[in-house]
Amino acid sequence: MKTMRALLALSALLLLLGTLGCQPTQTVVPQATSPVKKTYADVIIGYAQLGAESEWRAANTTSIKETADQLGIELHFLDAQQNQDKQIEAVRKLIVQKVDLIGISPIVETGWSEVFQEAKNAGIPIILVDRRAAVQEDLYVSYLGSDFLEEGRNAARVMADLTGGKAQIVELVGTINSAPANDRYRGFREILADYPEMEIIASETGDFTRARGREVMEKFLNEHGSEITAVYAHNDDMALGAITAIEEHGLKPGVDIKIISIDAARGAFEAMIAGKLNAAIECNPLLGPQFFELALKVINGETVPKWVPSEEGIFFPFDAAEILPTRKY
Ligand code: GYE
Repeated sequence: MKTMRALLALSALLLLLGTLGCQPTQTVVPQATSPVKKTYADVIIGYAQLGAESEWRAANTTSIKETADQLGIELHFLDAQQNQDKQIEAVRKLIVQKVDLIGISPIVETGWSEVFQEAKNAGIPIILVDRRAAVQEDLYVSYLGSDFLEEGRNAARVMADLTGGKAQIVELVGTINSAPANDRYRGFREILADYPEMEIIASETGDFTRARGREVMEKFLNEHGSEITAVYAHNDDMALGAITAIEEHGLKPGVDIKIISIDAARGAFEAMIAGKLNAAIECNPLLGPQFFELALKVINGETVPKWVPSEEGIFFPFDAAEILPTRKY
């Protein structure tokens, strides 16, 4: 009853104030304010690159640095020189530097949980660029890069076409325990399972470098000689090293021994034009623009997909000369 009377009194008062042209003071309800969106000029991005092992990596690094420059982003770029401990240290340095976000191409898949957790505790999001890491999903916001498994499958499909489903293959594997080496290895075998006359007679790591590719191919040739009819190289650089080894052995690369590699950088196109490489499966290193776009979205609290795949094709010698001038890496 009392409340009823109080309410009536209140409405009478409000009516009176209204007629007098006064407004009662409004209660301020805290609004969910939308924070001002950051622009490229406001952010500091850290990047922990794994090294400089290949033509692919050189193009990748250039893409990251040039894009940052063009967008006016402050980029803290660290190169781990092919060493996981150094790459972990690089992430720690970037945490101390309080960057807004860290991009990293993890050299190998395992061993990242601890340092990624440290970044998370410091409130710094991580984007995996190019290579995945085997960590819990909440330790990174997104993976931007290729489908390495599909690249391996495509390499096997093309190899089957080239050899009529009959081959004695030697395989030059990428860096042991790296995501691209693991998946290119598996994807290739998945398809090979359907071809009983295609056999992998030797498989060893060439660490994604030209020098190691050449050395390992020399060893394969000394051990297996003319038994070898095909080479599957997990990247162009190792294939180019293998081409030198095959020539030194007095054989014709691309003819006596069919060769397929992954990356499709300019060196692979030149080798295809020279008739020494039979196919190149594309893996795109120009990830700079997509990376920074994704990074800014993350910093501004937008939801991003857990995997942003890059678009890729397959190239052959017949139109390599026509395509080469259009290649950006
Ligand atoms: O294929 C190889 C490089 O991680 C996709 O690393 C990358 C691979 C690329 O060394 O050339």
